[in-house]
Amino acid sequence: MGFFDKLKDSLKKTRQAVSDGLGDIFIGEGDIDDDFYDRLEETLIRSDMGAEASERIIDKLRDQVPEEHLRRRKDAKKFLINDIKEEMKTAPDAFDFEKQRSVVFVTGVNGVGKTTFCGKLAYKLTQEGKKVLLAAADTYRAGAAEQLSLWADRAGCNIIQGNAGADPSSVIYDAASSANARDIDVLICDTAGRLENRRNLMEELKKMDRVIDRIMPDVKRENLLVLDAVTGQNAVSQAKGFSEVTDLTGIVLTKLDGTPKGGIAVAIESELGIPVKYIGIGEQKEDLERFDADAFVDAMFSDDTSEEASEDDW
Ligand SMILES: Nc1nc2c(ncn2[C@@H]2O[C@H](COP(=O)(O)OP(=O)(O)O)[C@@H](O)[C@H]2O)c(=O)[nH]1
Ligand SMILES: [Mg+2]
Repeated sequence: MGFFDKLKDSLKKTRQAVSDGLGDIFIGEGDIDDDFYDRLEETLIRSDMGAEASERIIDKLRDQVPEEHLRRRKDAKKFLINDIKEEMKTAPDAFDFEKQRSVVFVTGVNGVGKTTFCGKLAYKLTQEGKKVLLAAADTYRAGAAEQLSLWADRAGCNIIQGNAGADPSSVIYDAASSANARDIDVLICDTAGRLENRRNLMEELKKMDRVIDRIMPDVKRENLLVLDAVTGQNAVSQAKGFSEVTDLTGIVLTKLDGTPKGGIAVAIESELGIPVKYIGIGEQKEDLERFDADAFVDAMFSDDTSEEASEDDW
């Protein structure tokens, strides 16, 4: 399956929710009136794009309709889709860390898919010829290091782990030293990231930061927060919480397969200004994609039914 088909397939439920909400709104000769805008906005909000972003998108469309002399509803669809894409543009330097010597810190609450993401990213970068090292700095959860070492096997890279209950920054210390000694390109650190105790988390992250600053002073730093798309708006509040304790450079949105809440990608980007960089679309090692706003929005709005039937001029 090609990139777009795979994406489309995993966004099936989101697409269904969007098309159910839109119904026949874009069909035929209906006027572009207040009722049209209201229904559109409601659909965007219901697909978890968030009230703020939805309002901004609809406001923009309201300006475009007279400017572009749009008269029919179906003519507005193209503009709506472009307006949503505009909300989520990824900066051209978003993935620079993949090409440089870098350290990637992965945080997020329990169960969102941090360890899985670390493994998938390790696999992706190893496949691209990078020397990758995994650090199992989640020393709280029993079995966390074993889980990550299975991923190291799948990815074909090395892993540094500490004893259960060890100080996470001691694992980072060992991993950073080893990364230097082995001339590693990308060091990926899986953390416990417990937001329940803000103070502890902040202290812990600071300590790990200091270790990296000392041992690998010139590396590019990437702080990724993993969020589970299934939790919808809750993911936005988690992102707010984490952004208060650490400088996030990007979001990883997991479990987009099997949730109708894919619109959450739009909400996160536009409400927090933190770019979504990767999406998880399954449990296998290949099920990670770089986030591509254009492809994502196209997949969300693409029509499964025949184009002729729904966009017929009648
Ligand atoms: N369907 C699906 N499941 C995922 C995805 N990412 C992670 N998971 C599953 O979510 C569960 C928790 O993942 P894990 O990486 O252990 O979460 P952590 O506690 O944040 O490290 C596991 O069963 C993973 O297989 C994804 O993109 N799609
Ligand atoms: Mg984990």
